[in-house]
Amino acid sequence: MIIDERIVTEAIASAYFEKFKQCLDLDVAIVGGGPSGLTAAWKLAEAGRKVALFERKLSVGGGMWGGGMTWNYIVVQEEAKGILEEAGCAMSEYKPGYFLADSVAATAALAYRATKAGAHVFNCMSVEDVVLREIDGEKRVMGLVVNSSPVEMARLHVDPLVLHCKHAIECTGHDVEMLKTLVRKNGVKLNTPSGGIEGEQSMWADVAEANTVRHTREVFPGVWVAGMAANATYGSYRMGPIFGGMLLSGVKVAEEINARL
Ligand code: 48H
Repeated sequence: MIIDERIVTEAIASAYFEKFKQCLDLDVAIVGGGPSGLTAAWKLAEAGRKVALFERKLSVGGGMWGGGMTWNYIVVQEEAKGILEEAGCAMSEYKPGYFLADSVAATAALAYRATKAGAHVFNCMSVEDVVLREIDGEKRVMGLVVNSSPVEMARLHVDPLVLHCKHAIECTGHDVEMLKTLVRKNGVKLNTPSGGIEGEQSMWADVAEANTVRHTREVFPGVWVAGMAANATYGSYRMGPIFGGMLLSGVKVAEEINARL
C-alpha cells in the first residue's frame, strides 16, 4: 500500500469536525478531565447520555497521574474500591481499608472506560465562559464557551466557539474555574450558604472525603459541582492523595443528572 498523506489528513479532519458537530447539543458537558470528571463521563456515557468532556491540557487525568508528591501511587478507601475495580485497575490492600493503586494505571483505566463508553473527549480545549439564559424569570446555564488551549496560552485575541448542554458539571478541581467565571461575570447567587464560592480549607482527609460526596450537587440551575471543586465551592477541607471521594463524587453526579434527564 502506498500511503497518501492527504488521506491521513482528511480522515482526521473529517472525524474531528463530525465529532464536534455532534456535540453542539449535549445532554451533559463536563469541564475538566481529572478523576471526578472522567468517572462522571464514564458513568453518563454508559447510561446512554450524550456527554462530552473538555480538558485544557493535552492529557486528561488532572492531578491523579502523580499520586502524592509525584510518588505515583494513590490510595482509595473501601467505599470506592469497587469503582476502580470495575474500571479494571488492580489494587492491593496496604492496611485494612486502605487500597493502593498505581496512579498511572488508575488514570489510564478511567480514561479508557470513559472513551470506551462513548464519552466524547476534547483535550487541549479550555472552557472560558458559559452560556446564560433567563427563562420564566430564572437564570440557567445552557452551554459552554470553548477555545483552543494554545490560543488561550498564547493569549491570542481569537473568539471562542459555543455549544449547548442540558447540564454542565464543574470538575475543574481546586480552582473552580468555570463557577468563578459565572459568579464574577454575572453576579448570580449560588446554592451555597453565602451565595458565593466558600473557598477550600486546609487538610482534614476524613471529613473532606465525606464532604466531597455530600457537596456534589446542583449549585446553580444547570451547573453541578463534583470532585475537588465541590469542596472548594462549599468550603470544605483538602484530603491529599486519597482519591475515593473523587471517584464517588463522579458516580454520584452522574446518577443524579441521569435521574433528571
Ligand atoms: C478545561 C480545565 C479548566 C477549564 C481546569 O484537579 P483535577 O484532578 O480535579 P478532580 O476534582 O477530579 O480531582 C482532584 C484531585 O486531582 C486533587 O487535586 C486532589 C485529590 N487533591 C487533594 C489535595 O489535598 O490537594 O482535574 C481538574 C482538571 C485539570 O486537568 C485541569 O487542567 C482542568 O480540570 N481544567 N479544563 N477548561 N477552564 N480548568
